[in-house]
Amino acid sequence: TAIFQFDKPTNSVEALRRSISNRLVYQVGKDLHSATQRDWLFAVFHAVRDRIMDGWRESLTQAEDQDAKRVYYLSLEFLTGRALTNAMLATDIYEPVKQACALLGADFDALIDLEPDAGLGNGGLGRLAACFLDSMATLGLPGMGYGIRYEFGMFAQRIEHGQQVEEPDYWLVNGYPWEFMRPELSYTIRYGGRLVPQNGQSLWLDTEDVIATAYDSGVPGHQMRSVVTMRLWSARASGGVNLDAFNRGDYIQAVEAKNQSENVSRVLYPDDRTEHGHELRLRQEYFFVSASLQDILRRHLKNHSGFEQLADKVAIHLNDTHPALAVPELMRLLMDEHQLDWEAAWGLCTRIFSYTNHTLMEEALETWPVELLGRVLPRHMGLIFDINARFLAEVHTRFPDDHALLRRISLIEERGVRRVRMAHLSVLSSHKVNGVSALHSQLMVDTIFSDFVRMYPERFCNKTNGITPRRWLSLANPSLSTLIDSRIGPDWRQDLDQLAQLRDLADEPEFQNAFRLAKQQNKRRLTDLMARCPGVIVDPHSLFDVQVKRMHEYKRQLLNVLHVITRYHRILAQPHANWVPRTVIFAGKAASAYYMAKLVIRLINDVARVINNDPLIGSLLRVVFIPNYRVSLAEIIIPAANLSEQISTAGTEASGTGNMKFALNGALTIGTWDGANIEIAEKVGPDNIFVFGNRAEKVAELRGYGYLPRSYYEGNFDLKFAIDRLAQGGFSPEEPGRYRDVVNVLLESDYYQLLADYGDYCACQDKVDDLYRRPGAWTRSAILNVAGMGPFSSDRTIREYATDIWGVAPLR
Ligand code: DL6
Repeated sequence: TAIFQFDKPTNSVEALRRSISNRLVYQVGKDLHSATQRDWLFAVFHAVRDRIMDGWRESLTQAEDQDAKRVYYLSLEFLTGRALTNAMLATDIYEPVKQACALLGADFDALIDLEPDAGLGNGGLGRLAACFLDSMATLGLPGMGYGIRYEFGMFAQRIEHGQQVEEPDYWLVNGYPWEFMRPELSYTIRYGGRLVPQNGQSLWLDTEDVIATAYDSGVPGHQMRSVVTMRLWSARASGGVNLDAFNRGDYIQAVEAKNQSENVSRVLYPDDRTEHGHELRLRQEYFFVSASLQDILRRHLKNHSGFEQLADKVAIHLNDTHPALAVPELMRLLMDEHQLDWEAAWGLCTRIFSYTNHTLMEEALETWPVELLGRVLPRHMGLIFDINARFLAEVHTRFPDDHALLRRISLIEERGVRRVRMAHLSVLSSHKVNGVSALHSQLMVDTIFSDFVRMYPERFCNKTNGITPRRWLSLANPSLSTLIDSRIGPDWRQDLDQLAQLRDLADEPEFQNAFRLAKQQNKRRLTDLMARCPGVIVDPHSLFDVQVKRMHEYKRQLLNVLHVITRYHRILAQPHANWVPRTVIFAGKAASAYYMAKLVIRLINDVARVINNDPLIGSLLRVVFIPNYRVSLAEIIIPAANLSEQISTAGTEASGTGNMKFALNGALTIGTWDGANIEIAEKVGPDNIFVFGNRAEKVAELRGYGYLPRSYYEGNFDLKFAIDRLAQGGFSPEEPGRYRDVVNVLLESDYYQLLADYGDYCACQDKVDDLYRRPGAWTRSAILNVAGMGPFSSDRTIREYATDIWGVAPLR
């Protein structure tokens, strides 16, 4: 080792200037004269990455030396966004790098804006996983994230003639300097084939194989407390090209099989709810859990001679049911490859796995046809049947007379096409099962898992979601962060409860002015960005009313639109009344096959076109749809918001995390009694949030005895007027019937009960205006929102997971 010496990088401006220059010349292969903006980005990237390497190695060595229990977070999605600025803040080199770039004549702001988002997720679930890795690193927990290195992330969205157009997001096209390929960490993943019984065991033969290769990225914690590894698997063909075909001169056929097997990590499914039944998706799920489990067992066996201690050293978390095949895969590995018996293998599984449920919606609960699973993974299908048989025997022993229970609780849905219920498999195999907000966790045990609660009541718990304050305040909102630092110091970044000290400043005029100024700076930043959309001129002094999230009927963007239409007509009727000028901002992607969600995007754009071009309205009301919502865009939009729209039907949004990001950045929430909104209301105080609409019990009750949307339509003049305008083509004169389906859904079924909440929502919006007319009172409430957000740090959430679920402790 004496000969192995290397220069640890230091963080002075001068050292950084040299590192960046070196990297530009020796890694990127350019110089001062030939460097493009992207070359500079890559040179900076490498220089910054160098500065997390020592900490990263140290984290790995410590975990190893201490033989620490580790948690492995299995997630089909990690929506990390950009890495560079986050890493510069974590290592405290943001300013020195900026200065070094200035010395070199590189345009720092432009180059950091060139970094593509790692859009390896759809929305809430994937972004939560990214926040969790950040918190694990900040808390110094020995953990790791495992997922898929999709070549194509979430599609890019363009708006053409008001409609969403999807474009592939080939984010790796120029290479990704943050990651390390680890070809030595490659595992064979098997599909198909046949089973041959032998000596009481199952041989799995003639499989179709794919190789999974690891790509590692470091997730640095705040002030480099530790660095967590995110290991993403990429698929490679096992056999190279087909030589027969190649020799015949058929080059295309020669590489076709190779392409086929590499498809498994090609693309993220752009729908977070209804992707069941696609064989490729099933293959993806198995691909990443098999590679991860092989990797976990390899690591364990490096330091232990067997599996006696496996459950004391390993916790595996299933982020929703997408990784649930990890259960039969661990059984298979332990039994078929390491000769454990059933009891030992199953005993380990039920101590190792834990599972988070992220949705109660029927259509989102994953099931796989028995036929498909049996064909793609015959061994696993057999294991699931065995697990089920033993489970049903146990149920029968405990509840011998309840035959309906057996049918309901079985891992196999027997009605119609037989399907495997992945949520049931996950609950059965996990020692803890959690929901993601108090309401959601309660509904979870009352509804979808009530039968399992009878069997295993001690398993169920709640872990309310959280967000990382590093990205969602420190990075996204430098104006407000600097102000907070000046009054309470910088430590809130790792101890968000410190924000409570801001309560004492809420009435102080000087602080209020500075707080307003910070918000105004953020609104200007967003206004400049919106000005790049053709024809959008926004008054930065108007109230910024923002709804950004996936487009989905349950999230009720359409309710927001109905209010906008009503407001428009009210302004037209009384143009000289004391209106609060508003800019209503939307952003979000619709799953490509989701007709209604896409129609709502079109409607928003049509409504925007009509209102924004109406000379009678001027700047009293503007509507903007900002295309291509993603993490880096959220970092600009959220800090600029005055009002945060969190208006899902009560009982449908499991938690929400956007709601937390907005409140942390000083927006007031207008929201329903849903998900974490309820807990936010408790923490910021009922006077500092606008809550409206029916509660979850009422929603269920209405659904139960026959909900009649037409009665609301007939009974509310404004509502009727708004819907009639839609129906008459008031916003699509060139095609009056364009929104017929929207109107029909509202009047004939209205499953998400928009009409039931419309009246209360509009009344609540009037209260928003009243408060906004009083800047002192508004600012006070906004400050109290920020001050109340301590409990919504993902550090708090992860601490709870670590102690109550995983049993892991920070590295010493
Ligand atoms: O728990 C993270 C996030 C919640 O905040 C959202 O409320 C919830 O809708 C989302 N769930 C999904 C569903 N995916 N699946 N399956 O993304 O999880």
